[in-house]
Amino acid sequence: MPTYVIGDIHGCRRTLERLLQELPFDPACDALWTTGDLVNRGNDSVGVLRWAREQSDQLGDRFRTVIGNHDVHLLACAAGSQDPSRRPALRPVLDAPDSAELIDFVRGLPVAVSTRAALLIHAGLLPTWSRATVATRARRVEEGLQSELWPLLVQRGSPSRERADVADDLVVDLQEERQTLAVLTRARCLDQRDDRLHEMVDFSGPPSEAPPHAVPWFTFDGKWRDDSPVVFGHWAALGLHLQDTVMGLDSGCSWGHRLSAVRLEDQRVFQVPVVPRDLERTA
Ligand SMILES: [Mn+2]
Repeated sequence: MPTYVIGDIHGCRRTLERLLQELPFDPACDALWTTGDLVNRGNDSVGVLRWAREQSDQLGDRFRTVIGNHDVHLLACAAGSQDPSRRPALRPVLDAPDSAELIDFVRGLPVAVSTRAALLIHAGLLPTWSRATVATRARRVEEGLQSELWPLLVQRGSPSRERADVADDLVVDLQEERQTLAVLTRARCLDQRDDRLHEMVDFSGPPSEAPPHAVPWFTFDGKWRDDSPVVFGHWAALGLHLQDTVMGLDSGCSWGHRLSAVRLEDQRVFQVPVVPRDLERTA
């Protein structure tokens, strides 16, 4: 079954439509994946989320997308732990008539998808994680997002004291889920110094400019290595990065560059330049 994987769409609905026209994708039998970050930056996050819901309804398991850090921002805004005025491109999702359905849809998305063809994630992995570890950890996050504790899971930093209505031990219990979510949705470089081994480094530039102690997560000899590739997005400054074992697909659509897709079976690449209107601010 041919599988087409689209990189980070970021609310660029017109660009997405243009890319879909380029893909020899057969909705009757092919699979369509995206690397997450459906929302923010571009001006039609609502349109992209509605499109994803529709694909999910029509294609079932042949459509897959994972939660990215901007999708987490959206959930945090919906939960009231982030100020949506700082992320104006997310506001229309919160104000949409079908906002509740769209937020529920995002909460119900996986954070990792493992098939015979590939492991799909948004950002990165720790070298100590095997594929089985990733699956177990991802499942716990997904269960957490479906539970009433989901607002704590999507909150950045330490859960705030305002949530003292939730018992401390529950907060502590979420530490592993919060770490899993952070790595899967935000990792780019990991520290290689012995005393800080594998800590995430806050760096989003190109790998050639990374601090000397920081290396891309996929350069470690990770336990996650397997016959099938890990497919991810998130790192626009890395650009399209195709190897046999790892495929990075964020080619900077939301930075005014291109939206890319790859067909997993033969690594054929499909690309379109961003449609400028997608990045125009709307009133
Ligand atoms: Mn991202």
